[in-house]
Amino acid sequence: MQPKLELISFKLCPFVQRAVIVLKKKAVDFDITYIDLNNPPEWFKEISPLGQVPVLKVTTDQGTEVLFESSVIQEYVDEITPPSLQPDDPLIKAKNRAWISFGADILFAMHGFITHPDQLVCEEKEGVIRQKLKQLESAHSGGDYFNGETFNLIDAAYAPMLMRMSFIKQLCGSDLLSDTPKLAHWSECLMALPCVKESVVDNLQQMYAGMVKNMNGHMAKQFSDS
Ligand SMILES: N[C@@H](CCC(=O)N[C@@H](CS)C(=O)NCC(=O)O)C(=O)O
Repeated sequence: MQPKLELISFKLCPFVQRAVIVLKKKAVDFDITYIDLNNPPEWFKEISPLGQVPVLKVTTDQGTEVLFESSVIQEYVDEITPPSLQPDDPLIKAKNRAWISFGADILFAMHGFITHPDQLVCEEKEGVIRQKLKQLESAHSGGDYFNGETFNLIDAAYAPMLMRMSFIKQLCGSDLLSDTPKLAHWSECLMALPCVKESVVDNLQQMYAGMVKNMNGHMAKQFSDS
């Protein structure tokens, strides 16, 4: 029997989106419960060991278990719904895991870049992001997807970051992918996929712009009004 899945989400969270993309790609039935991370409910504090989303509640005949950490949730969903989205070769699979972890650092640097009040700090963060993207570019196949022409878990893991980079480009004209053509092509391919398009709420870009404006950082001042 397929377990019943409930994903605990915050609409703006890129790590939740990693899990949603895999669930959509695999056409898995799941419920999604949104919480306000700024005012999390008591039940969430009790079940989330790190106080973070995503959390996946998995209910089977044996009871309910809680999974946390987006990469673990991605792998679990993949494993219970064959065929796998992981590369067959253990070495490539391990390398993909390492680069998925690397992606979290870029997401954290992006958050600093887009919200910090100080222009110099933003420029420094942009430099860090561009440097990391060049490293990622050197590991990328140059195909439509990270490993070539097949969509793997690593593509689901990076799509949320690339989507936010496209928001940043549209909102303030800053093209973080301008030095990395392989990543720019990858982004176009991923953004065209239904599992990526359907992994977020319809107004995510406006919500993202609103969040950044509220934090009142230097980059928010560069936003066009569109
Ligand atoms: N390593 C975690 C990171 C998840 C994460 O940072 N989630 C953020 C929202 S995007 C969160 O829950 N933040 C609340 C907090 O840290 O208190 C994962 O990959 O799942």
